[in-house]
Amino acid sequence: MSKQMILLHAVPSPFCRKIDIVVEHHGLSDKVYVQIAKTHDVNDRLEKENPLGKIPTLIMPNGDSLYDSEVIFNYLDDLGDEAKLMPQGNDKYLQLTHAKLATGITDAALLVVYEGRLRPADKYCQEIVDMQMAKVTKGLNWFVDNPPQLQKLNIVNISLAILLEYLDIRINEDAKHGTELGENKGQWRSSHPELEAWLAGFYGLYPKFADTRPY
Ligand SMILES: N[C@@H](CCC(=O)N[C@@H](CS)C(=O)NCC(=O)O)C(=O)O
Repeated sequence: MSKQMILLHAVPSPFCRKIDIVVEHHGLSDKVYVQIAKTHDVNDRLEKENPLGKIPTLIMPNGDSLYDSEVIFNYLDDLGDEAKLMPQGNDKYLQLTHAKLATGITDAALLVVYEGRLRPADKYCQEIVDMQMAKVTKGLNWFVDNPPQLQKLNIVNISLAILLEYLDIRINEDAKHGTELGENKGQWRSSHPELEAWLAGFYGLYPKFADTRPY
């Protein structure tokens, strides 16, 4: 079968990992050609396909582009024949909001990473980091009180699991220098042990999660 869609992607993006999971779940890899994109490169195809210059971006068979990760996830989930990963019930908008919360925390963590990576050291702004880290902490606190159910794989539990493992590699004791690939475990494990237990439960539900680990 020829590939019908092009996914602009890069490792280890937590947002792209979400798409890897929906592709794997529905067995769509034959239809999706993965093209590595370079963010912050004005000459990259990504800039033409998505004015925001963000990955993931999916180019559909008709040439139109979809972004962001939740829109792409929804589209691919609609195409797939396996059990749906998008919420279906009466509370679907609430479930989507919870998925969005996990993604929003990931956005906040990414801004902390960019502050360390892209801002010249003498202009590093601790206030911005503190503001974003407060969102990370408040969001994680919320999930401690409202842990996503683990009966069935869905976009909410997937988004939270991805966030937690992203925090493992990027936010550690010294947020100013978000770790690059490495063994360092994020401080969320000690500050939010309930979520560490929840993540173990998620692995029980979806053992293949380990195979989607981009780091
Ligand atoms: N909310 C977006 C976030 C995507 C995002 O921020 N991706 C990062 C890579 S992990 C990116 O492309 N950054 C480039 C930029 O912000 O210019 C989504 O869910 O797709």
